Amino acid sequence: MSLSSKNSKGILAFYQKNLFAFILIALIAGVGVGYQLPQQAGLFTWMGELFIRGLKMVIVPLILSSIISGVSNLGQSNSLGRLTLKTLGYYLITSLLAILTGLLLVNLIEPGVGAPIPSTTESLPELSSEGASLKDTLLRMVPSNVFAAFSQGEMLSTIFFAVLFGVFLTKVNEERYRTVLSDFFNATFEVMMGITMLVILFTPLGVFGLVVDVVAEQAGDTVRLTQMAASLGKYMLTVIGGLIVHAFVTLPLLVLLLAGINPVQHFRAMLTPLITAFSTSSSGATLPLTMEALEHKAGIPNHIVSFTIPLGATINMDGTALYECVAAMFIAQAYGIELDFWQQMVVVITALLASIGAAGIPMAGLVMISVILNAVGLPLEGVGMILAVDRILDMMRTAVNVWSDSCVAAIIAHSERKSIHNAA
Ligand code: DAS
Repeated sequence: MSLSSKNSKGILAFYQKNLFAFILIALIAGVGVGYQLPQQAGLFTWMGELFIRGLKMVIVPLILSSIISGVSNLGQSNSLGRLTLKTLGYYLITSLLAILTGLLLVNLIEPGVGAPIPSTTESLPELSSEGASLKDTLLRMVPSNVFAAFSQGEMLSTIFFAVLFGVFLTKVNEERYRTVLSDFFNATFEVMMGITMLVILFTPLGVFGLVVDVVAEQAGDTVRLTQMAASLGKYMLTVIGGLIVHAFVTLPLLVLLLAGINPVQHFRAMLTPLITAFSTSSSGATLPLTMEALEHKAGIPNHIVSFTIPLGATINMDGTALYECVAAMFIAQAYGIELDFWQQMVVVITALLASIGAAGIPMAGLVMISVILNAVGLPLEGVGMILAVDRILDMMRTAVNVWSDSCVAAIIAHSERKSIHNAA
């Protein structure tokens, strides 16, 4: 190998090993440029858009190949049923813990009491309450046209079809057909992970462009920001406080107690996808990085990652669930509407459904808030109160969504190892 190619390999290895540091530098630089040169933001924001497109380019083929190869590698054993039950069960538990944390804090802090309610109904985002009921979620699972589902990036139906395909691949009678198909999807998954690794190399540039865009958008009007901080400071502190408790107390405790894993080490393995989730506000776009980090840094087996993570990025959103609960209670308090215990339980259930129904894209949680407001008869205009600070909260809750998916994957991997060990 020539000296120059040895050097370039060394530089690439050094860059990959310290990728998180480069991303952090890019994030800080992005804040600086966005704040100091908001007018020039357009020169850089295309980098963020290009990076997001690169991540979205790999999602569907990566999910299809990883789930089909993961499920088919499980073979005819009954582990798929067990894996499904464990995955859904832990997702439910962590989301409910997040919501209850938010509910406790919003009742203790009461951020909405005395908050100024909007005089005019500011231009509200497109609020839709469909898509959050269990019926809607089940209907979304079964695609009427799989190719349309793939092309539109419909995650739930893509996952559902991939699991079905993997299950029935294991039932193909002819051994050689089964092997050819299984080898094809295993190889395709390897190719897709290779392309994902290439996209990941551009994360610092993408994060820089995305952060410049967000900061320039907010920094333009410091007066408005200061006014908002005054009236919404307690609201933001309640959401952020709840996210911190859930991310740095509840989930690490679950990982430690249920998987015997050092949460600090697990967190370090997840740094790159977490900072990407924060910068992109999209757990869907971060999905390839989450899968790569869990498999190659956290040591979670591929068949666990490829089944739990695509599902988690779609239906397990602890940060969003907590935010939905706090936001609805904040609006009730601001309008002086007392919610009794049972009405607050309705908020809990509808926040859970809204988080399951929310897509892994920016501002998805805000769009779903109408589900909860409708359920307990709160004014939709209240959304106008939280709109202005939603972007920064979206970045934080998206990172918590991804962190929760990774913790559940670690817990399930540990539990599966025990099940297989006991069965042996
Ligand atoms: N941005 C969503 C996500 O990607 C979360 C949200 O909007 O609440 O997870």
